[in-house]
Amino acid sequence: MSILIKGGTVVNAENTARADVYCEEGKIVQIGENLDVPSEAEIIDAGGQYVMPGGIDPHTHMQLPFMGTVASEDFYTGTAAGLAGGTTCIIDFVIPAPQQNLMDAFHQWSDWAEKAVSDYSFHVAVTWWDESVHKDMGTLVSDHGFNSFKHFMAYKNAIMATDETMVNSFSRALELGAIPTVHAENGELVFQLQRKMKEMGITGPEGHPMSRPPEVEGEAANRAIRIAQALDVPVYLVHVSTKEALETITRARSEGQRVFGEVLAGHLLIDDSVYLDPDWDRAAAHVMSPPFRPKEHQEALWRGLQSGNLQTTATDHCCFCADQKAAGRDDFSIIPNGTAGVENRMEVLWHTGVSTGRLTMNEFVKVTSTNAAQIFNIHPRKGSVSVGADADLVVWDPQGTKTISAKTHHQNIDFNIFEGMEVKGIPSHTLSNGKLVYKSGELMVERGAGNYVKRPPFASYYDAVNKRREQKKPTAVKR
Ligand code: DUC
Ligand code: ZN
Ligand code: ZN
Repeated sequence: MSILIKGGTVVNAENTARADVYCEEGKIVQIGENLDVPSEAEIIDAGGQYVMPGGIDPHTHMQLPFMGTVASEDFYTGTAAGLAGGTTCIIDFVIPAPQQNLMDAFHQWSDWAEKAVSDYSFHVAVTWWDESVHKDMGTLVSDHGFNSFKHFMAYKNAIMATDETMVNSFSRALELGAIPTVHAENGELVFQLQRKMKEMGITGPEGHPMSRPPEVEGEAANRAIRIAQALDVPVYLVHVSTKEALETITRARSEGQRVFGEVLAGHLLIDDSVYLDPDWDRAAAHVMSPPFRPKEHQEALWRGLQSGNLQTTATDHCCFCADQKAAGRDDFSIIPNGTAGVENRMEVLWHTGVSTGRLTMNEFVKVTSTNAAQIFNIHPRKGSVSVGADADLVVWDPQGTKTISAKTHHQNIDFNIFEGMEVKGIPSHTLSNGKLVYKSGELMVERGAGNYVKRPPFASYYDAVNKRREQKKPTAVKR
């Protein structure tokens, strides 16, 4: 199959240029003007539109078994929804239960993901520690294309990683050339604050943000960063939602530490007033962790994105419908945590980022695609409109408009946190591996067409760090 995208303007992270893009056999093979292409090539008219790398959402949870239920969006529906919004690759999370073997969990998630319609990759969570975890981390990196491991600092008595687990896992990641990532919330504080709220008679969704105040995130972010600093390993903080966490990232980066931060579209746009909604279902639909924050945090997060101290945008897409959320009707602490967004991330960020002048188009490409590809080592295969790259592309219509609604979205959830938002700037066409999979509202996806994307370890950087550490090895004082 061959496709010529004609008449558009190519927008990459580093430049913008008028050019046609010709794709064949899943790859971009020519970029330029007056291209010599076979007469049978399908033509997409991109006049007046932008041709950009498809979005990469580095943080999703399709069909995650979590808090006594299973996320309603699976790898088929979730990747299809992503394509409808211009996102052509997700990085999802394999999350072993405590004591579950990492390889077993990886195989389980791989089976589930076979039905994906776009490309996907995985981080693996390290939720406990023993020699088998040490060994399996090695196998995952050497044989299965992993270069990142996740650590939940929250969810005590479930998947929370202790400091001991984190130190062991971060050290192992350094040996392997992989990057540790963290969900930064102090799980002990959350646990005790939840108890306190309930003792005070607070059982509704408003108790959720009250038991997870910004300091809970600030403390954990700082701890994770300092652990990484002590071990000399890079670290990536997922869903940074507070100015406290951003400040600690900014300080570490200004000191030369290799720290990355991700922000969710939801945290940029939605504030904590949603938890005061008198309608229990609507308030509960917003229960996710970390929670939505007071407005001043949103302004700080935008500044973080603009200054480059936050590099990626994601969604933490994790869908639970009203009947699932209802499990926590009498106790906010058991409302399944999660909200959707994989379909809407690109359009809401364009509308509130590019259209407002907060981001240039090139910065938009960086924070929705290229930076994630670089940080997780799949660039320029992904995150780039360049010859030889995967033909994962979005044709972006800056004049196109739509009103976001759960009634019309493709996501398998009965609620949309951006409900009613009118956006200007939407995808008109999405290509996945050189195939046209979305056109003006219509999806043309094939179950199982998505490929598992292997991500190589960061060999040379880590070799240098390990060598430097060897040279600086402390010696005992001879007495
Ligand atoms: N937060 C959520 O809201 N859902 C899934 C996991 C997480 O950390
Ligand atoms: Zn998380
Ligand atoms: Zn998550």
